[in-house]
Amino acid sequence: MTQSLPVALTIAGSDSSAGAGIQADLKTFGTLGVYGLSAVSCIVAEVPGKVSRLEPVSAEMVRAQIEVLAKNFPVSAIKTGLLCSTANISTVAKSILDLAPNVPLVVDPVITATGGDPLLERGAIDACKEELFPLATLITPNLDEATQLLGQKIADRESMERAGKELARKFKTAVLLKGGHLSGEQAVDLLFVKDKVTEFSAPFVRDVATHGTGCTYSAAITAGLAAGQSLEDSIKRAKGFVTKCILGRIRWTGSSGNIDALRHDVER
Ligand code: PXL
Repeated sequence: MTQSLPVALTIAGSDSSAGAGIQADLKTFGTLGVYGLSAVSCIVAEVPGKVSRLEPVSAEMVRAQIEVLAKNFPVSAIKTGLLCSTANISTVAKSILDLAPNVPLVVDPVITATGGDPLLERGAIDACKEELFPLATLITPNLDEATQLLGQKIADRESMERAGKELARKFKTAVLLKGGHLSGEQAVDLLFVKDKVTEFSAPFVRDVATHGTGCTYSAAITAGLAAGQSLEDSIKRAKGFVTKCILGRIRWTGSSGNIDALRHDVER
């Protein structure tokens, strides 16, 4: 029997170590029962914690990938991750406006790698704010990204609430502000939709390399939206999924130390 599946598109960078970026997104889509498509924005030579080289794909090539996919597949949700350059951010925004203006869009505003290496061209944050955020159904900053977007420190639950509300108001979009280990034993994320705040929490898993968790989380939310779930239901399932990926982590021990990776092929 011929089968049909919901289709989601990730527009993001390639992580050679496959724990983050398009590789994490495609694995997540697959595990969550969604057919994944990808448009590559840049290529990153890296292992968790160490970026050795990064090259953007040309804006023309980024547009060509989105165009051929949007014209031929029934894409029902889109996610953007690392877009790398100002030119690519503008091209992605224009392509989405032209080719998929009514498709739910999750924007993960990737600025630095989990290990701290810069991934986004300087000055590109402004293009994100001005061109991409206005198209978003949801943006998913972590505390560092929110700090850079707002220019203010977020140190506790109270300032997290203030920052999330300000981001939602400023950029006229829903915001999932990821609190990470801010609240101690729980990893608490707050969803801001207009003036409504909803909390999502899961036990915080200590001492685990977290390379790719942000990508995996936003991809899992996108998978839910692609399948027709509500924003809240998509986030709830995605939070549980990321926690499972972390708990199921894989480790290789070699002469230069350990390498940890998320396990994306966990049970749904
Ligand atoms: O985790 C952020 C991230 C996103 N996208 C790509 C990456 C990374 C981290 O290294 O390589 C392509």
